[in-house]
Formats: sequence, structure tokens, C-alpha cells
Amino acid sequence: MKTALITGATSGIGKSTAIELAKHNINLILCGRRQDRLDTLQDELSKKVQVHTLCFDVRDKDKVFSMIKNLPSEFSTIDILINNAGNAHGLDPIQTGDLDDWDAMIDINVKGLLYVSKAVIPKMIAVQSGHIINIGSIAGKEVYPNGNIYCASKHAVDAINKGMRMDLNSYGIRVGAIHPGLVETEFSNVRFKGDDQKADTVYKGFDPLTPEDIADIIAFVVTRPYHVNIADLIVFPTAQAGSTIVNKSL
Ligand code: NDP
Ligand code: 8X3
Repeated sequence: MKTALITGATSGIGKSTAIELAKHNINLILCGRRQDRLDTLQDELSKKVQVHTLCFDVRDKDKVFSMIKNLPSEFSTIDILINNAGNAHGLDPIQTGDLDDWDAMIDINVKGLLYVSKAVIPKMIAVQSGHIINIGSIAGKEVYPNGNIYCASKHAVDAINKGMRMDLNSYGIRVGAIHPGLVETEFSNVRFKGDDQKADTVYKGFDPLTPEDIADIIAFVVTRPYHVNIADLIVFPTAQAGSTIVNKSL
């Protein structure tokens, strides 16, 4: 049986991915900062597969490395890494953007992804195999007004994904990214700092993607035969044709 480590498994895309991969009999290492949510998911999914939880902030370099290094032996081989933890913080023009928001997005979406990857990659190199899925965004392919630093962080993920694929190619490690458009999760609740009404308006008037839609695609990607690597995938809701192009009449 394979083992997948999923960051950001307490909510949205990461949580749905955990549920979906369990259906494919993939053992799980679930990561996030909210231990209560990790425990609930572990209770639910351990009826089907083996589940281990790691409670860390991806910004905490020492914790990331020590927790991944000291995994119990039955979880020490990681076949699949889903680099999913991340969020937008704020939606402000560059001239009034909040420095703490900028730090959060760069530190979590970029540096956090790098720390987790750096901790996991040696385990994959040791067995000359592995599969890394980086969750980017359409914001990593396009820039939209007020998206500035979030878009920059996801453009960085796009570049890191491509670089990782080249550098890990000789070790037989598959690397690919999935870049979703609008997915209704807690993403906008975080972006708007708990203003749930404002968050809801983002997904009003059209059918957004659900986290299950992305989880389904991730499961497809990681269950392809070893010689198949889905390298880069943009996924929109049908109503969306670009970052700022959403057809609200559908
Ligand atoms: P959610 O807010 O629902 O989930 C975000 C997850 O990331 C949570 O599990 C959260 O866990 C985790 N996380 C956030 N900050 C940290 C941190 N500092 N350390 C560890 N874990 C952290 O959003 P989504 O599911 O939508 O987002 C998942 C990914 O998908 C993100 O990378 C996002 O950028 C990307 N994305 C989302 C889109 C959307 O429209 N929703 C579209 C395109 C990409 P916890 O708080 O417990 O730590
Ligand atoms: C999340 C989608 O359009 O808010 O990455 O940037 S968007």
C-alpha cells in the first residue's frame, strides 16, 4: 500500500483529497495546525486505511524537519506528497497591502512548501521513486488586480514545480502541479479574515468548483501508471475562463 503526506488536510482541497485517497486504499499522513480537525479526520479514515497526523505550521522549519524525520517506521516511506497548505491573506492594492499578509503568503505558500518538500525528498530519493503534486492556482498563471503577492506566491509555486521536476527527474520522481480556478472552500474566509458574508459573495451566481472536484483529479493523477506523469493542469469551473472572467449567467 502507498502512503501519501497531505499538507493542509484540515479543510477544503486537502481534506477532500484525504477522503478520496483513502477510498483508493492509500495510507495517509495528514498535516495541519488544527489538531482537533486532524483527529476527527483520523477517526473517520482509519476505518479504511492507516492514518498518522502531524500538527505543525509549515513556517516552523525545525518542527517540519523533526516531525517528518521522526515518523513512525510504518509511515517512513512517503510515496506521494501533496503540497497543498496555503491561503491568500487580503486582497488589497500593492500601495496599501499589509506587510504581515505579504509575509504570511510568502512564508506559507512558498517557503512552507519548500521546507516540507526538502524534508520529504530525501526519502523519495532513497527509494528512487515518488510523486509530488504541488497545488498552484490560476493565480500562478495570471495576475489579477489586488492579487499581487498571492499571485506572486503562486507564480513561485509554478516555477518551483517546474524546477523540481527537472532536478528530480534522474531519481525517477514524478512532479506535477494542479492549478485550480475558483473552488468554494474556507479560502475566501481566510482571505477576508473571517468576513464570511464577503467570502460567500465570491462564489455567488455561478457553480464554483468543489474541493471534491479537485480531490477527484488528484486521485486520478496519482493513480496513473508509473510511466505517466501529469505535469501541469489548469482546472476551471465551467463558468470561469480566466482569473477575472466568470460567466454569472450559467
Ligand atoms: P482552505 O482554507 O479550505 O484550506 C487551507 C489549508 O491549508 C488548511 O488545511 C490549513 O490548515 C492549511 N494551512 C494554512 N496555513 C497553514 C500553515 N501556516 N501551516 C500549515 N497548514 C496551513 O483553502 P483551500 O482548500 O482552498 O486551499 C488549499 C490550496 O489550494 C491552497 O494552496 C490554495 O492557495 C489553493 N487554491 C485554492 C483555490 C480556491 O479557490 N479555493 C484555487 C486555487 C488554488 P490549518 O489552518 O489547520 O493549518
Ligand atoms: C485561488 C483562486 O482566483 O482567488 O487561488 O486566486 S483565486
